[in-house]
Amino acid sequence: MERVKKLITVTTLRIFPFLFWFVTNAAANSSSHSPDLTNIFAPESTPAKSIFDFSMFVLAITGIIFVVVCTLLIYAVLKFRGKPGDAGSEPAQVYGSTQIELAWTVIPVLIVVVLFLATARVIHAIQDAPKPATALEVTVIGHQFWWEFRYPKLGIVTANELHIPVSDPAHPTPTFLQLLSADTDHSFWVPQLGGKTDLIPNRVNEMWMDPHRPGVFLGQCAQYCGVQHAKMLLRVSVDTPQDFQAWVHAQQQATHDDAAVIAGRRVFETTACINCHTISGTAGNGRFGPDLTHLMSRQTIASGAAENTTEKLRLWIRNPDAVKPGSLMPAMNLSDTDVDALVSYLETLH
Ligand code: HEC
Ligand SMILES: [Cu+2]
Repeated sequence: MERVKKLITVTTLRIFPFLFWFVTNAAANSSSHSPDLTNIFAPESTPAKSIFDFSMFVLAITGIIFVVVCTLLIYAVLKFRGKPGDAGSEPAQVYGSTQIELAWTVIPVLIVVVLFLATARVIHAIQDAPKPATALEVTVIGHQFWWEFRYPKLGIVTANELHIPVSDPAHPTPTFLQLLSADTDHSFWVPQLGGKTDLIPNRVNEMWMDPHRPGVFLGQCAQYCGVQHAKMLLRVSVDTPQDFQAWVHAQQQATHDDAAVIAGRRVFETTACINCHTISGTAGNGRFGPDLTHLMSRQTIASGAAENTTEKLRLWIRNPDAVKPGSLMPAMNLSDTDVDALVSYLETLH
């Protein structure tokens, strides 16, 4: 009896705080539109919603099974527990019952068939969804440890922060992603917008999403891809049609030369930066690192590892490992004057 009591207390103490956290977190999250937290219980796009509804359906079925089994178990334990005077006697021996055996074969088979059909339906609805002519196409390339986004029809290349238009169900403008990898396996996962899809070298995977409201949605590389996998964050900005057009327009602008920061541009063009980075209109056309042409249009640097501020940029260029240990950008040992000049130049890249 003591042991049972202890077991119950410990279980309650362990599980209750978790349940509490879980419920309050889910509630707080679904009501606020803060981009600080993501939430698998608040889908905002059709594929994410289908997956969520399906998970709830599976949870309901398995929940019922759990309750039925537990009830029978508790009933059996209590009803048939050892009583004084039982010692030495044998319980009734039952050999086979066609009825019971049929029941425990047919019912599970039916449950499995239902789950199988429901799964197949959701997979089909998501994977075979037709691509409307109004769809936006984006190519996503996973790199250790950052994301490259290319908009082939719009001539835009950017990194880490994906901009897509909101999709009004009356006039859908979904975004179809082609997922590629430059090195190893990664996985694109923005829980509120869609399921995880892997980015695999030498293979093209596809997914789509049609966010129903504007906002910023956070995600994460969901496949271990190396030391900085945990700092390979994703930021999807879902814009109103006007905001999206304005963003596209700004991204399509050429950089204009600013005489005041020519020294910084010279440092960029005469050091190894150009081997890894592109800035349109300069000698830099490297593709190993993010395209910096419109660096200042991004809120974060290094795939969400730091905010895009003057101090962080300076720190990043001086010593990338201070922001993201193990990142594939080397510290270049530039002088303070060069770093300052570079940062001033980079800050003109709007
Ligand atoms: C060997 C290749 C390489 C060289 C050389 C290099 N970088 Fe990088 N750079 C990278 C990689 C890779 C990243 C992405 C790191 C990450 O997020 O994990 C990066 C990221 C950046 C970023 C952040 C961009 C963003 O949007 O997140 C800036 C800014 C940057 N580099 C500037 C420079 C400057 C300036 C130089 C020259 C002093 C330079 N880099 C030299 C590879 C390089
Ligand atoms: Cu990754």
